[in-house]
Amino acid sequence: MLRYITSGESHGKCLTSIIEGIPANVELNIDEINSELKKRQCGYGRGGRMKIESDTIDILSGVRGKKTLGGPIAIKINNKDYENWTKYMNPMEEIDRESKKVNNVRPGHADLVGSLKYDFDDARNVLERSSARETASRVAIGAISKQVLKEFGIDFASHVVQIGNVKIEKDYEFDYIKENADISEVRCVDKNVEELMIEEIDNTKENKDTVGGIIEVRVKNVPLGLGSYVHFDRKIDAHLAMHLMGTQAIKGVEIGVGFDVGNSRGSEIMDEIYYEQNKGIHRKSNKLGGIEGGMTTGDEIVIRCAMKPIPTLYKPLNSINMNTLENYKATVERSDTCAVPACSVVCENVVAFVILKFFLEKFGHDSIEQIKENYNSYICRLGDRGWKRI
Ligand code: EPS
Repeated sequence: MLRYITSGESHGKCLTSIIEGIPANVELNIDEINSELKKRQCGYGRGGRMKIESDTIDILSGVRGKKTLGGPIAIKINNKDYENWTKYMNPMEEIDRESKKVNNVRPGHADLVGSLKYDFDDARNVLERSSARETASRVAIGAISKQVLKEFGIDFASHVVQIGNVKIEKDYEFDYIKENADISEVRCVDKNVEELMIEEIDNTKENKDTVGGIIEVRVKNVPLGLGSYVHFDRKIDAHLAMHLMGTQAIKGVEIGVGFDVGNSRGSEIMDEIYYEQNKGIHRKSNKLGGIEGGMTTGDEIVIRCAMKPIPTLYKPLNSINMNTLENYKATVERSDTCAVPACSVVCENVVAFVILKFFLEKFGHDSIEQIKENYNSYICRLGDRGWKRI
């Protein structure tokens, strides 16, 4: 089973992770991984921290001469900001516990509940780990996953479809999204809407507030039949939802038309099935987002994620000092006005991990050569039943 674990605090020495289950003999391209990390750091509306960091991956083990060995892969991303935080964050030396102590907990953040649950009088112990800094590791893991899936033509795209009240109204094709999202500061592929999104972020910043948004992730060329209907914990949509909801600040996940299933008739929402000799089994619509009965249909996977506004406001909200229980305004540290564009890169890579997990579950884990044989034989069998890989 493909799995990973991450470790690291936002202002600690570094972020580390171990990913286990990547097959042997996959050639890794470090530049492609670093380019995903760079994309995550960009985006209009981010705060000062991203000017300090320049995230790159250091692969520590599990790879030899650029080729995976089939064992756990350990990776490291340094926190450059640690230099400024050594005297507050050093793991094994005496530290200054007072200067950066957080008493005035932020509503909407993990600060209060985390401190009460773990018995801390300093919410810094919570916020350092709950911080979205950890998503840098998730992006690196997703970028490695993508490199395995690329061998089978499986491709990913993501874009921002809404920031605050500004949203795109048109449906864009995969290739258009792929070509245009990266060149937009807000990862919006509609030029007119892009300007309005930037205005929305500027207005929010002027008001010392923060703003959320909606991200769309698409996956192309996924074979039919990843996941299963036989048990709840084998459904691929269940895992996509879990991994995405487990991403900092994500509050909702929809697949295909999502919540609109609740206001539609069956005749409007199902993707009717056809067969033609040259196309094989196919559908003319994709309202259910490429997943039926917890399994991929072979059509594009379409997922939307809602990100909440960041809870650190320069116009702080009412809260308490959790140690004296007096009313206070919440603590303000550096904050991002909007991190939705960065989160779109994160969600795309989180999805890549889940797709790889189910891909390997179906086709095996050992060597990429064996997986290719299994994959080709499955695609052949599907061909005999009338399903063609497009
Ligand atoms: C974050 C707060 C900010 C963000 C950070 C997530 O960090 P800082 O307090 O150091 O300014 O910039 O995001 C990252 C460091 C990152 O790499 O995305 C938080 O509280 O979640």
